[in-house]
Amino acid sequence: MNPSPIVERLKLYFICGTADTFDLVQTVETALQCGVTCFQFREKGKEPLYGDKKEAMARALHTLCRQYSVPFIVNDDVKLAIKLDADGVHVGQEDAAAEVVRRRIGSKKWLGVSVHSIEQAATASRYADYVGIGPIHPTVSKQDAAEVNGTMLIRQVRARFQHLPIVGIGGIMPEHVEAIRRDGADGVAVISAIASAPDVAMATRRFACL
Ligand code: TZP
Ligand code: MG
Repeated sequence: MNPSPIVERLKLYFICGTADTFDLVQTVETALQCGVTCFQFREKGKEPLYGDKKEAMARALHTLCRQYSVPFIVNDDVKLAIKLDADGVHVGQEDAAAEVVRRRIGSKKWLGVSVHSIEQAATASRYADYVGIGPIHPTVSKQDAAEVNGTMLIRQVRARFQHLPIVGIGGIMPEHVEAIRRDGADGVAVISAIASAPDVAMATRRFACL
């Protein structure tokens, strides 16, 4: 069976915002050049861009992603995703409900939902194109992250929803990838292992060749 395009795209899912790197545009361009398969603009932290500045940054990153034929996903901000005609939106459990977001974005854009239990995965599976599960390992990139849980939930969700695309997240380094895939994830989502790497190109390539 051919893997669906989304499963292929989840393989190396890079997430980044201005809080995660000194030069967001440069970091994203390098990561795109070196093999990330999906990109999510996640603008958080103490002094996030908002309004026109956030939109301008999103447009610049969307343009870059198009150049590399990599899907551009917007975190949380459904309005911005629609305005820019992004490829998709990712929401957490504290954001708008998946059912509501799906109605707003229609069937063509991808919807990703973070889940922390099998019940949340069951609900998400009705509306989402993929679910994000984590943190698998301790993370420095999300202040309010849920409890670290290894791959337990990934294994449970994979056993119950065989065709639901899953991306693992949280403190993921290249040496973790094999086990995360073996336990049922279609790919890994990474912030700091790429964005904070001394050499973004080398860090991305290490993930991309796995
Ligand atoms: N959700 C769960 S952990 C996390 C998010 C957004 C942060 C992942 O970042 P890192 O630096 O790869 O641990
Ligand atoms: Mg959110």
